Amino acid sequence: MLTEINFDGIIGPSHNYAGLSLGNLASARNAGEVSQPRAAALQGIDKMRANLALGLAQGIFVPHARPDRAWLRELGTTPEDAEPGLFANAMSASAMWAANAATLSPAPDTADGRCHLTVANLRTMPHRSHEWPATLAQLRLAFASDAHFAVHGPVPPAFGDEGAANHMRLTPGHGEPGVEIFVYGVSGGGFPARQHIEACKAIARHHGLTPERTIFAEQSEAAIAAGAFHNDVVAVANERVLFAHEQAFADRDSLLAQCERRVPGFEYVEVSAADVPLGDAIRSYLFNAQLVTLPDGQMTLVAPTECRETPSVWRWLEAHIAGNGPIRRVEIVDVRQSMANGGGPACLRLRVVADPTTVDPRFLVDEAKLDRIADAVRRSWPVEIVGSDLQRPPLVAEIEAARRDLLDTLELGELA
Ligand code: SUG
Repeated sequence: MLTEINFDGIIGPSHNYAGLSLGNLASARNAGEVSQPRAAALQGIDKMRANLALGLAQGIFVPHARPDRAWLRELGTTPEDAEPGLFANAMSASAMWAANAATLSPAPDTADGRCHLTVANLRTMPHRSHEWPATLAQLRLAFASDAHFAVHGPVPPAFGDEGAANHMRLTPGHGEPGVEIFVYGVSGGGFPARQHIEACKAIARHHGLTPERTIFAEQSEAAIAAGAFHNDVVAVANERVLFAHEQAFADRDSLLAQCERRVPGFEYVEVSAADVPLGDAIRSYLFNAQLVTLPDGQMTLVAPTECRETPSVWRWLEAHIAGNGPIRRVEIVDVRQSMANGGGPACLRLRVVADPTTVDPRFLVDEAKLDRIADAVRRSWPVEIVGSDLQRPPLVAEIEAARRDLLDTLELGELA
């Protein structure tokens, strides 16, 4: 049976705060802070446990090899000789944000009845531009069944693509045909628009989507300028519900009219700027929550602790739950280490609609496997990383050994 499976990126042992992402205010604000990779990874694991406890299916992706020696080699250098700035770009644990791994169209939406995935080229940020080969290798392993999946290489780098973070799907039920919404940026008021419409259209063509059930919507310049470098910072969809900030889209009315026409039972939940200013929405990551349907049918928002600490946001959530809105419940998760780099609960996961029996079981988790992963993290992940130590050979060796330990634990040696 087709179900929604959340695949979380395990937070890698090189997790650090190098301030690499222009337009991502949290990353800039925390540049130079001391990171805690071990605590970060355990927070991510606890979030997965919370999803399991809610009765949801859960998958994983593993951290990429860091430093990325192959990428440094292409640049004519080595971990020892690279300039510190370049080295930081080779060392980022940014593959943890699995919402940027790929764009996915479930089988009921595609011409050939298979689930299609296109790995994101992430070409806008140097530290993310070299993620795709290692992501593609994992996608090809996890979704190896040709009968059920088609995995595509990246869109050519002329056009930026940041994956599912800029893609939403509206449907009466996950296993039924849906309407896919691709959100692109044109201008970001000084910050780069990372998702280009040309990439969105290429993906829609590769996935064999029907034009009548495909929407291209522009993200508002105001949202990008305020720090919403991805659409999933200001909007999230689940089944028939679109939950968004008033200022998320350049032309909200046209988007809503299209959704109303094409999605049976469409419901729009808007948060006004008067209730929650854009700045509060972005700081708290209200919309970077996992909006999920529990087995009992209740729609639940899995939101970061920062939402509870932001008065306007918490007030809005309490009022919505007390009223008759479609979101019936809020679950709070602590992913502060990732949040400090601009990655909330929704950034950490890629939603896949598939039959779990068609996925390589090494990429699916239950409590027992999460225990084994947590043991590897406690055994091998650095406790903290001070920015000035990033290039120290013993730290590099520790990080490389930690990843090997995890791959052994998960019997994923072919990714070494
Ligand atoms: O691409 N942060 C990521 C955060 C990605 C969040 N993902 C979604 N919204 N889906 C980014 O900006 C910070 C890395 C650093 O500064 O070291 C970083 O890459």
